[in-house]
Amino acid sequence: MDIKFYYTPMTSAARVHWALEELGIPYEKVKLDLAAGDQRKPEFLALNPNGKVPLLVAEGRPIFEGLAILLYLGERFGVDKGLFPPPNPERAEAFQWLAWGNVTMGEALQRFLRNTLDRFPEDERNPKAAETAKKDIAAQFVILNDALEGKEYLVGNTFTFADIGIAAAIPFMRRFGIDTSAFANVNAWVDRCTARPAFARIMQG
Ligand SMILES: N[C@@H](CCC(=O)N[C@@H](CS)C(=O)NCC(=O)O)C(=O)O
Repeated sequence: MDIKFYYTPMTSAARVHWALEELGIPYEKVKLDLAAGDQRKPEFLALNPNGKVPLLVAEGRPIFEGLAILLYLGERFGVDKGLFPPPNPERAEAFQWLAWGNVTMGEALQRFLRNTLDRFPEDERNPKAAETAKKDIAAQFVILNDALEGKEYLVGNTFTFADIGIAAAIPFMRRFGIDTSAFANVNAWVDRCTARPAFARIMQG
């Protein structure tokens, strides 16, 4: 089966990249230079009208949104490899954490970045809104930290795409100034997940 993965290193495409490497299935990588505007070229917009990475083309179909791609890859290839739960309540738990990472934590993170990154005009950045977003992120880390108490991984105590979906973002969050030092369970779990050879491979670009 032909799988084409459109990505840019060090972006939200990392979780899909990590998932593909864990699966060990053949795929072709297409690297986009966001700074050069590759994502706005007509041939890319024809596949993803949002003009964003990640994008996967699999089984003849383009799929955009990292969450949708992870769910597709998990159901299609991950169950056999023990990386995604079969359709039982554990799968619902995996959906829950992936949705939480994208929607609840993701919203607070987007708000933080929108109000801090210097790629946005200064008069459109609000330091108070950034502070509130930081507090909201910390409140979400409490939830994640509590969920990891006494556990090695989020779902079924085995490494799954639920871990990838959330852990992939944390090194980037730290780089942008989010302090996770108060969350020992989270830090130990991120270390455990990112020690995997597949993560080292995606960090090569
Ligand atoms: N909700 C989307 C967000 C994707 C996204 O924001 N991608 C960024 C990189 S982190 C991007 O491609 N930005 C290029 C642009 O907006 O021009 C997803 O999860 O797939």
